[in-house]
Amino acid sequence: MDQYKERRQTVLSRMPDNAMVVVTGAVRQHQSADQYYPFQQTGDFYYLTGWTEPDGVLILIKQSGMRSILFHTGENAHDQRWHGRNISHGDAIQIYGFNQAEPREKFDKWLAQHRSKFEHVHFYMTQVNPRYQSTNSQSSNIEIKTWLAEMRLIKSEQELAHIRRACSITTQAHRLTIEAAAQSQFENEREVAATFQYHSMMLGADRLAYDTIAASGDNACILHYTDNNEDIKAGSCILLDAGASCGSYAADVTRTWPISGQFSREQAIIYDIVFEAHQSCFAMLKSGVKMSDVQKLSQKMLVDGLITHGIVEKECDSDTVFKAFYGHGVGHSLGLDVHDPSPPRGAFELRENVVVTLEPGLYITSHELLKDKRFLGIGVRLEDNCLVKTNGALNLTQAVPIKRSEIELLMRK
Ligand SMILES: [Mn+2]
Repeated sequence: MDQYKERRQTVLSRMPDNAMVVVTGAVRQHQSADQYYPFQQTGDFYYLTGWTEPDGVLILIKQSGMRSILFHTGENAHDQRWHGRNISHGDAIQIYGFNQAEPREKFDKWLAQHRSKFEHVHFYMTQVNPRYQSTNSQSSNIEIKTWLAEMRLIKSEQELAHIRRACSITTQAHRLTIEAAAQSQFENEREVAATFQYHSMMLGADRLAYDTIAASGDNACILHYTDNNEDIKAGSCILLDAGASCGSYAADVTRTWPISGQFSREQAIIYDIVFEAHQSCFAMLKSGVKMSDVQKLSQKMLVDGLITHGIVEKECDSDTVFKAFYGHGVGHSLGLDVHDPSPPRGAFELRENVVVTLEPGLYITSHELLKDKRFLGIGVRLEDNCLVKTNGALNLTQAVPIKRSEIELLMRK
């Protein structure tokens, strides 16, 4: 638990004197009757505390020394009966390293008593919570959210161990899902999603890192398609974007493969354009490279590919083609959150031990620039998770085949 304590120290060291920062964690969200939505701690709160229970509030104080206080549920008999065992106040101090731990219900009174003692009071809600809206206050020289984004960008060895495990389970589950599709004739998208989840959990994932996208046919052109309930038409491709979560860290992998085991001529052409862009962008990754330059290369290769194969009009504006048939970022930081905080794309420079996804894609939807209608409805995205090093990058998810011939081979076995 030392890592969490160290991170709190880092934040405290950046705070001005006579300052208090209040950081609120995620709360359990009510659904209906006695049902709740699945609970998920926020990345920023977890990063500072290692705390996975709902409704925690962290106080960081810098005033003749530095200290941290956690307000949390504790051993509440009603809560334990209905929701499970909670961490005690004693363990919060002993194991999690807070200087003080208090019952959650004492927080409002404590805050009212203490806030006037500080020159700077900063409130950071890591999850929007109407309960704290009235207590909110900002202080110009405390930018904890930005500090955390900087800190979270570079992964420690402990963090990388979780990410590698999430990647390993995710790649195995992708492979097993492709093999199952070849053997068992999936009829509906839900079977693809369920197979991925089954294997992930059987391999030891804590949960899925995000809602699976199991899109067949032209559903692949909907970037965040999660209905996963349509029958799979013969001859279509499956775009499976799915990842496991281990130790609170995510993997985020996409492969696109033909349900028949064999790409059609048009699917193969689109696939290879995306594949070439993926390979070239991967070769670019190393510390010092700007993510905006990787983005530019991906856009150029994808747009050029469409023009070369006569899929779009030759005289076209490349930005319009990008928006019509690609339209998303080539990658994002990956960590506690699937989309981990990072500097805005223009200012996002890769550094050693940053983990990014690399995910070029083409989605051929109806558009006036589309010349060859045989390609209509084809969607391909190829996504890997890459650990940036000084002289290049390691592909943490290369265990799932990505070359078109290797996918076809895997499905023939
Ligand atoms: Mn992604």
